[in-house]
Amino acid sequence: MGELELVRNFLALLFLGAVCVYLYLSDAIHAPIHLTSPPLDIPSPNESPIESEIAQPEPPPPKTWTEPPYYTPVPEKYYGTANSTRRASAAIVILCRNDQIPGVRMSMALLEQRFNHKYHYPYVFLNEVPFSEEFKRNVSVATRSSFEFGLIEPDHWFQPDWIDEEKAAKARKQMKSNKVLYGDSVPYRNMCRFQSGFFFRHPLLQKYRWYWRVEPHVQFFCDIDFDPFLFMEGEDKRYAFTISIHEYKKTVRTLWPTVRDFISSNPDLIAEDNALEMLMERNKNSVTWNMCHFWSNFEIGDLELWRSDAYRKFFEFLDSKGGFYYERWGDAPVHTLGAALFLRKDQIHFFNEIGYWHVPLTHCPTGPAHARGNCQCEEKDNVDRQGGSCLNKYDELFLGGT
Ligand SMILES: Nc1nc2c(ncn2[C@@H]2O[C@H](COP(=O)(O)OP(=O)(O)OP(=O)(O)O)[C@@H](O)[C@H]2O)c(=O)[nH]1
Ligand SMILES: [Mg+2]
Repeated sequence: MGELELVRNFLALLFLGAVCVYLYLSDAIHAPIHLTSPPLDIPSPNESPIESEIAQPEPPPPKTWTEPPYYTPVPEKYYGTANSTRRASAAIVILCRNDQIPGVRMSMALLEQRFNHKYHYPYVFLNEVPFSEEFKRNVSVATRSSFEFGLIEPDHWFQPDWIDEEKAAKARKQMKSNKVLYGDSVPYRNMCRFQSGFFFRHPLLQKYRWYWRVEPHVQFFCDIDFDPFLFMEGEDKRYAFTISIHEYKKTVRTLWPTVRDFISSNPDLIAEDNALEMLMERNKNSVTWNMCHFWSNFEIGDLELWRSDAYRKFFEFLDSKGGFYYERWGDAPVHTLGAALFLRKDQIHFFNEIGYWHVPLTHCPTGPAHARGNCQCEEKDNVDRQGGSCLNKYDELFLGGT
């Protein structure tokens, strides 16, 4: 190595050393400054920051769908958990009367046989009068799971005093003469209002996150060897149905205009990428509701959806209009509209795997799910693709590209 080269190398090393010292010092100097003296524009804990000044994270773009999510069967990881200790915070909820023992026994027998004898989810029975000893005795021998009997508080059940009874009675008479199912029944209206706005507030349900609504006199046709609650939790689903059909127009004449009013006064509460399109009928100059709704006699859902401020505000708005009594608004359309407004469309799930019957309609699983579930139903009885069903409208939500 020549003398000149030695000098050049020495200078290069000197330069590198200087850079390292500079980097080290700048780190050492700057770090404590950040720790001890925050920039002036960070608000102190007592000041509430102005919302527009806080950088909001960009919401993720809506997922692109090429097919409805239920085309993908329930993943294997949700099968076979019965022997493990993994359970969701969930209950099977049955609202019923004391005189419905045979129907309750029938529903429970099938649910136990097909699902719950392996999973032991607890039951919660609800009633506006105390359950009789006979009722309790009968259902207690129908399951080895735990169960509780709950009394509904009168304010959550009976027709409120502020309802104009004369107007309500006139509506009932009119519906009776129009042969509307349960058109003249006050208890049925109490039930619809309770299921719409109050069941999730019952003290016995406060300890749970998830519920499976079961009615007396329904059937389950297939083995359910997966845990639907864990599936919902794990896959970010919040409301699930097996049958969706059209509502009787005569029971909900002003429901859609009322919902439209709610939407225009509360645009900020409506979910991005929601499922409203499934419920809409686009005419030349207007958009109306096509009467589609999820049939709420079967529901598996997230109680937090109904407990949310948005849904409570929605229910209170509807309730204030008196339509549960001046018309006969059902809990099925109310839940459907609530789920469609406040959830992302893919958080609403269709359980193809769960074979189900409530008079007079059947959902019988299609495809490989039928054999896998050892289903005792025939695909020809399946309502999914028949005229009254809205499943095609649900599918369309996911076939448009987003
Ligand atoms: N405690 C109580 N439960 C009721 C009353 N009326 C209905 N229910 C329950 O509310 C749910 C819905 O009532 P259903 O009579 O099944 O109404 P529906 O499903 O629209 O009609 P059908 O089943 O076709 O009669 C069921 O779980 C009933 O057991 C009532 O007056 N008191
Ligand atoms: Mg029923």
